Amino acid sequence: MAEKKAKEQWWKNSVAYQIYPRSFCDSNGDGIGDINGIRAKLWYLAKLGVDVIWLSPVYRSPNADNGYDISDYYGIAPEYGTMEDMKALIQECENCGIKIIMDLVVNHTSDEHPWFVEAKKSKDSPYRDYYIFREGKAGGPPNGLKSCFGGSAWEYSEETGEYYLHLFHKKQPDLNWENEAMRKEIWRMMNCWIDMGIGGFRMDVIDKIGKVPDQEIVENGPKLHAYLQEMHRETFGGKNLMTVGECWGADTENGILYSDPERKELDMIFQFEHIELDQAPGKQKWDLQPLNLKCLKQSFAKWQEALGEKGWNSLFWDNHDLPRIVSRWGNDKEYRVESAKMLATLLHGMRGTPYIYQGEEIGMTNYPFTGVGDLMDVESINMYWERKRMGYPEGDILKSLRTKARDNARTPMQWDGGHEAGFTEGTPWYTVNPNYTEINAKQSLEDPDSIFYYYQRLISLRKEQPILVYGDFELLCPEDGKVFAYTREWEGEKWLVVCNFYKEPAGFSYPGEGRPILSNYGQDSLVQLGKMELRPYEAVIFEIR
Ligand code: TEU
Ligand code: CA
Repeated sequence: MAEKKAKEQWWKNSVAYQIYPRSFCDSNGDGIGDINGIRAKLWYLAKLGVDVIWLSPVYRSPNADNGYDISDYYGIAPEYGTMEDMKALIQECENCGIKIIMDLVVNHTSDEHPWFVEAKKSKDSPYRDYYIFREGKAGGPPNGLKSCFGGSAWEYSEETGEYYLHLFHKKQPDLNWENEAMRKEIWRMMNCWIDMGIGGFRMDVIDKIGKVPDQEIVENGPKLHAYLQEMHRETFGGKNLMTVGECWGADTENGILYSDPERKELDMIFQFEHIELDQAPGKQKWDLQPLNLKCLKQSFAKWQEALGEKGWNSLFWDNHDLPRIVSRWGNDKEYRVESAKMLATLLHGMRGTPYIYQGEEIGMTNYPFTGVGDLMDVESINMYWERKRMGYPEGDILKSLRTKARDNARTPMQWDGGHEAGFTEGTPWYTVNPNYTEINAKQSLEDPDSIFYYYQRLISLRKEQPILVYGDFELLCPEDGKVFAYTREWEGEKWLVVCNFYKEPAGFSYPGEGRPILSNYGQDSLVQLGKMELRPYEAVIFEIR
């Protein structure tokens, strides 16, 4: 019974769309996307058919990390608009049946948050223990913890002669989750947003809140799940909201811990195992290696199975931290449209809640960076100079950046072929990808065979067909290095998803015949599956007869 009930959660047949507000749509010509810009494009999201918007941070922030450094959780950044605009957005979304999930960034605040401003002044401040201050050792930092953005995770604070911890930028001091008063402040803030009518939370680097800095434990700390259970109890529990935790350190075992409904933690997590497959083992994301399709299949299949009976998966290729998938594992040249549709089919055919990152639905590509001057993101800029110092050749560094820099995903949304891609009437905060005259939403909306309409179809299929939401997953031909194929089964029905992952034609066979439900080459007649020849990047969802 519990099982049956769990299966009816609204977020299980939902599709989410991530908006990176700075780059989505600028309504007032200052070059920065804003809340009223989002309001002006709700018709577009409603047309696409998504149910949920994950809104990257719009809170007050000095923008050391584009809003992931928050100085006021209760205030909207002036460049994004006002609280009135935000309330109007929530209301207008509700009118179109779209829920907003807010980005919850509570592993750290900005160093300009009033708590930190007070905390750093004196060891006796009531806010001192909201953060993690330690004495130095032997004239240096307390230990060897490293920041995700390069360098030591400890910053010396002159006022009191101690160091504070920042796992990201030094303007992002880590909160101390051991402190109960701090946790209560977070619950109060979350409840305030819940009362405003939001649909849930996406939780930034939530697997780091249980850290034990003195033992250099950062992810999956001993109290992590206890904190999440407390959060559930004190905030969203029983309110029919949607929660998704960002967990770079997740494996299938702890994936269940987060998302087993009986444990009352989160609904699902973002795990990054597939995302890390084109990075040299044990090295950084900048250390490239080709993707091995067999590993990708294994990884997806493992998660599909592990979170099958209990728990739930999120499905994604892209977000604001990742390069564009069509450039990464598709083909952003002659097969851009086919490969973007193939990747969409592969992902949306699986069990879980799919997420689309703005621009993915029109096949936006990576940016052709030519030098460090083209970059805005602190992570990339730090890496550039660090590797320069270490003597890496310029060409290698640039290659890594072109392949992996977060800025690839952060160029303005391409709305049309006009001034600055229709993103702004002014000068955009960040440069538009030069390919906007060909790749833009207007073009996509005018072409019935566009990537946009393909995503629209995938989204509506998920609404119409419970098999796509709940069906059992089985990976086929795990040893095939070219074709990604699997079946879904539900109440006597069986679907087959076949994707040629590459440019070269590939063979595939399956017993029986199939009726195409959706295909990126427009195949619609009955197919004998015994000996199929798949065209470049061909993808088909069949109903098996
Ligand atoms: O990202 C978490 C995170 O670990 C990233 O820094 C990741 O390692 C990197 O992007 C991979 O290239 C979240 C947010 O999504 C990101 O935008 C923030 O910068 C970060 O947390 C700090 O809040
Ligand atoms: Ca603006």
